[in-house]
Amino acid sequence: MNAAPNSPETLGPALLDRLPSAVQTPSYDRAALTPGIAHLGVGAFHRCHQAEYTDDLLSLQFDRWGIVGINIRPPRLADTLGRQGGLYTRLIRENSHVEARVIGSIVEVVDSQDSAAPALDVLASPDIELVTMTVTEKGYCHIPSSGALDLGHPDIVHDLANPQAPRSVPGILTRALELRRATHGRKLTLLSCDNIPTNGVILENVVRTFAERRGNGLADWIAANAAFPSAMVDRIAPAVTQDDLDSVEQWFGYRDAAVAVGEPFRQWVIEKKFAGRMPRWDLAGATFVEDVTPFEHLKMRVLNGAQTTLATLGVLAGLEHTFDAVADPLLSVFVHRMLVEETLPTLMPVPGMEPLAYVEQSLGRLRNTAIRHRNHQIATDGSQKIVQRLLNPIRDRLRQGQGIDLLSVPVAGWMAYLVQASARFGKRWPVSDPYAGKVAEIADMTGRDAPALACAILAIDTIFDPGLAANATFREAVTSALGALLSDDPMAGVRHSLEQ
Ligand code: CS2
Repeated sequence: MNAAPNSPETLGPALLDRLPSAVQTPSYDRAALTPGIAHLGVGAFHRCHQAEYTDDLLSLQFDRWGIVGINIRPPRLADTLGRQGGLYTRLIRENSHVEARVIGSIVEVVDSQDSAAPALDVLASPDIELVTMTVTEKGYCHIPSSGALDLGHPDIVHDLANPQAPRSVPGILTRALELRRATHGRKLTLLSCDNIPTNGVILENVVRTFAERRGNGLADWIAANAAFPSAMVDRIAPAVTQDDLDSVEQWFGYRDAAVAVGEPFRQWVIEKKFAGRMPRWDLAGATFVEDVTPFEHLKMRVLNGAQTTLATLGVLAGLEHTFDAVADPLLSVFVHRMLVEETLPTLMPVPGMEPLAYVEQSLGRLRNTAIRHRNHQIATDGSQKIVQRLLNPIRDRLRQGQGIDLLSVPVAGWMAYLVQASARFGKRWPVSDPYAGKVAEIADMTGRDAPALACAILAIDTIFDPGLAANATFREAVTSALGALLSDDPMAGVRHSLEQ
């Protein structure tokens, strides 16, 4: 199809030399770049984080670390990144400031939504030394409260019956490792970049459990030939909108269907546990450490805890984005007090970081009005997020005999969000959470009766471990907050919690 006269060109290798000077371009010889990394789940976060770190590294120390981007779920990549030769514009935005750069580290994209075969070809290739992934919390098919592989998950049931044609992440990775063992036997590092605590341990668990069921010594081979480091990843990079694509066209005069938008801040802390060579991402600002746990707790409990709190309470207060919620006088006081009074005392010392300064910095990041992160987007899959963001600090405090009145409010916020989901938001925003159906069923039975609702939701033991669910202080705090959040004045409960 011919482009209409004067219609802007689409980004691609042929356009690189003719981009406006305001757009930075790769400084290394991209044509010489060959793949060494496979990444599963090429979304906005990957494009703003691991792919950017890799691009930085390639310009500092060129090596064979090109990325093959694979999607096993929608969206398809062929029509966006694929058409652009893997190139895309990464915008860093902070209020009125914009910085644009074309990232060149993705050398190839593979769509594997209809069958695992294309993904397996890449993952089993001897050229691939490292697999990174951002497949969302639920992609691991684990039970959030225990971390174990969910053997009742429909995709896991399917994959155990059809191990050669898997559709889950654990099934695909196990099959890839099996193929590597049967062909060249090369070692592999599998690096989770998802926002779940001890993500390497979870990944190793689900793959090992799957491999043990395959038998034939596969689990032992994997233990000896694969490594699963944990990592803490951070950069706020909301879902990209048509507005973002239009802005690139308006500002820089070319079309790009794979734009990614992020905030200036970024961090990556990676456990030093590799099966073989690793990209020197430390040269690009990442940190390799013996133990990521303190970093992970700090980030998930403070930054992510604040995001989830502002998202669920923000939606209930009728606010659209994180920056709207954090500008709300009541919610901003609430989230600050919750973090300082209840969350901070649960943190371990973090090398080189000062927790109180981190709280202020995190809230500052959330005030960035150019990052249009919708509260509904953050509230998505809340059941997979509240354990690490809210329930773990609550459990730590209860163990020390400390109060949890503030942290219990966003837990009730998640419940109220799902209870009201289909009735209040369903038309404008399809509410998405693996437990949305279960909570809706409970609400059908109990109606709006907060004690009955809280009791039935707390009994979901794959989210709330039974010890925590049985704790009377926790039950009372959640029940009372839920009652208020479901009332005609949902913010009265938030106000009330601050008066105690
Ligand atoms: C957000 C995260 O949607 C969400 O759950 O809380 O994606 C968050 O923006 C990132 O973890 C920031 O690093």
